[in-house]
Amino acid sequence: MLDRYALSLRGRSRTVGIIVPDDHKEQTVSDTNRQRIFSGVQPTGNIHLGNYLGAFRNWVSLQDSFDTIYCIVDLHAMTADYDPVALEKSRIETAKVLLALGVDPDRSLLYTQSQVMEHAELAWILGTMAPMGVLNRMTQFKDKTAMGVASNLGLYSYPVLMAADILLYRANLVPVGEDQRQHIEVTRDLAERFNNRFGDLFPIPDGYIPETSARVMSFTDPASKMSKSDAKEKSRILILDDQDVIRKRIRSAVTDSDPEVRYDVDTKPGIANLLEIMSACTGRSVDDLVDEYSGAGYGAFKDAVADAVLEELAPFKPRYKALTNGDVRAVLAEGGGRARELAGPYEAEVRKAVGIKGYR
Ligand code: AQP
Repeated sequence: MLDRYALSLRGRSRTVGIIVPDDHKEQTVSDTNRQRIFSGVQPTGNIHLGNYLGAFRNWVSLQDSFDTIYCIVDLHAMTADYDPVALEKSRIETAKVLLALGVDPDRSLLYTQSQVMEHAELAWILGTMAPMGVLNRMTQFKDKTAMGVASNLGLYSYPVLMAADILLYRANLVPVGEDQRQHIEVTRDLAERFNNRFGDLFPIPDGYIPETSARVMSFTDPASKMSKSDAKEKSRILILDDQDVIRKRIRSAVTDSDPEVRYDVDTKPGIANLLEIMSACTGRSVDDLVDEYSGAGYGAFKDAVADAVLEELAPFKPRYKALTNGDVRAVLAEGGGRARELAGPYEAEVRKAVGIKGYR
C-alpha cells in the first residue's frame, strides 16, 4: 500500500503514499461521509511564501470539499529555544495570517494544539511503539541540530507528536510541503503498528503535496528550502511584506551567470525556483513560461516573477489589517472547544484499546 501513488517532483520520482492533488476525486459539500483533512503550522515567526505555496494555499482551497481541521502547533514550537511571551504573541499572529489567507472558521476548525491535551497523551502512547531506528533516520532532526538547534527529547520525538496530531482526529489527508514527507511516512507507519496491535482505529493517512512549489527554495541559497528560521532575511518573502521589499528580494535572488531562462534544478537551481514560483502564482506551466522568457534576460524575467507574486499576495494585507486580536482570540476559543469535543471521544477509544480506559 505504501507505494500506491507516485509523484514526480523536481525531476525526481517519489513513491510514498502521497496523493497528487489532481488525481484526487473532489467530494461535494453534500457528501455525508466526507474525508477529513488535518494539518498544522508552528507559531515560530512570520509566514513566508514557501509556507503559503507549499501548504496554506491548499488549506484554503480544500475547505469546501473536505472536513478540514487546522492547528497552530505550539507544543511543537517549544522544541527549539523560545521566549514564552513571544510564543503567546506568535500564536495569535499566526492565526491572524491564516484567517487573512482565507482559512474560514465557518468551514474549518482552527485552534491551537495546547488547547487539546489529548495530542500529548496520544503522542506518549504512539511513542511507546515508535522504533528508535525509525526516528534516527529523520532528516529534519539532523538538519535542525546541524543548524545549531539544541537537541532535546521533544525535538527528537517531533514526528511522533505530529503523528498524534493527525491520527487523533482520524484524518485521511494531510496537506503539507515536501519537507514533511518523511514525517507523513512515520505517521502511516505508527498508524499501521497501532492498528495491528490494538485493532483498526486509525485510517492510514496520505500526504497531499502540491506538484509545483512543494519545496520553495531560499533566495540566498537555492540549495536550501525557504525557512522562517533562516538568519538571512533576504532568503525569503513574507506574506505581509511591502511590495517594494518583495520586488527587491526577487531582484536580488541568487541565480547563475548563464543568461538563458531554462528549467534545470541541478545547474540552474535559482532560476528553477523562480520558474516554479511563477508557475504556482499564475497557473501557467513551467514549459510555457520557459517558452516566453527563455531569451528575455534575467532582469525582465525577475520583474515578471515579482508581478505574479504581488498579484497573488495582494488580497491578504487588507484582510489582515481588518482583523483584531480580539477577533482572533474568539475564533481560537471556539475552535479549541470544538476540537476538544471531537478529540475526547476519539481518545477514549484509544485508551480503551490500549488498556487504560478507567483512570480519568
Ligand atoms: N520552503 C517551503 N516550501 C514549501 N512548503 C514549505 N513549508 C515550510 N517551508 C516550505 C510547509 O509549510 C507548512 C508549515 O510549516 P511549519 O511552520 O510548521 O514548519 P516548517 O516546515 O519547519 O517551516 P519553516 O518555515 O522552515 O519553519 P522553521 O524555520 O521554524 O522550521 C508545512 O506544511 C511545511 O511543509
